Amino acid sequence: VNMGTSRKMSFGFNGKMNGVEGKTPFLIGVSGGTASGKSTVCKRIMEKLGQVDKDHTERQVVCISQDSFYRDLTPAEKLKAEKGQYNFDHPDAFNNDLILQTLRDILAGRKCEIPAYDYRTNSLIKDKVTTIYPADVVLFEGILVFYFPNIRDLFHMKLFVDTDSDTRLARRVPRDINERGRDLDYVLNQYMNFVKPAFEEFCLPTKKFADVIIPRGADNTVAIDLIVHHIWDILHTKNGDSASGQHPYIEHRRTS
Ligand code: UZR
Ligand code: MG
Repeated sequence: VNMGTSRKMSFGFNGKMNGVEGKTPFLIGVSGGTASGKSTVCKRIMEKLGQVDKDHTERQVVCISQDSFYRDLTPAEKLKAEKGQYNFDHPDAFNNDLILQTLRDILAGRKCEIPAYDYRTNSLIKDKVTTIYPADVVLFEGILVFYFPNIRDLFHMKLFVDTDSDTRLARRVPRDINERGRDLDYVLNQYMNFVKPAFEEFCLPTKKFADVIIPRGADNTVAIDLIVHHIWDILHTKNGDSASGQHPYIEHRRTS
């Protein structure tokens, strides 16, 4: 989780502060299969938004991962997970109520706390939370962020990182072995039994909800530049629209 650099409550694009609740950030959802490059695309967007923006010291961009919202497993589920028989790629593996609540808090300009998750133990890290402060742009990335309509409808912009599945597998295997402490047998079994079928059943069908599909992921600098310039335009040209009391981003929002 990358946090905003400043802890102060800053003014949003519309310069409006209404009591406890602060600005409404521009909320971007980023989805795609496992190891498609979602995190890297988010990182590039954050970096480039800084470069393209003269006021980037003022601009706060925050990235949150859906992985932080994995449900804590029951002892029985934990045993299944150790044997590679638990489906972490199913929509129900996440605490979707908490995701919804968190995104609503973010949209209302309230600061919120994100749980911390440990892939090695498949569990939430006790007493560890990350505080997310109100920001101008919030990226929320994960394999199933477009699955539930009530969550999907909250995004002002939806991106889908579309990377070939063999490329994704080639990245996933070393990542699970080196960073998540697993052996090759476990990783390939999990992939064939859960990751691949769940991608096809739950993740891939959400591609149609994306506003922009990014082929090849983070390598696609042209797509990322276009997206960053569009975000920049929205943040700058919609300024001062607060008189109507209407959210300036509303017109960029699509119901699906
Ligand atoms: P990305 N995941 C784990 O491997 N272990 C956990 O405890 C929780 C999640 C994996 C999950 C999914 N599947 O494919 C992946 N498994 O994290 C999503 N197995 O993360 O989008 O970064 O690939
Ligand atoms: Mg990831």
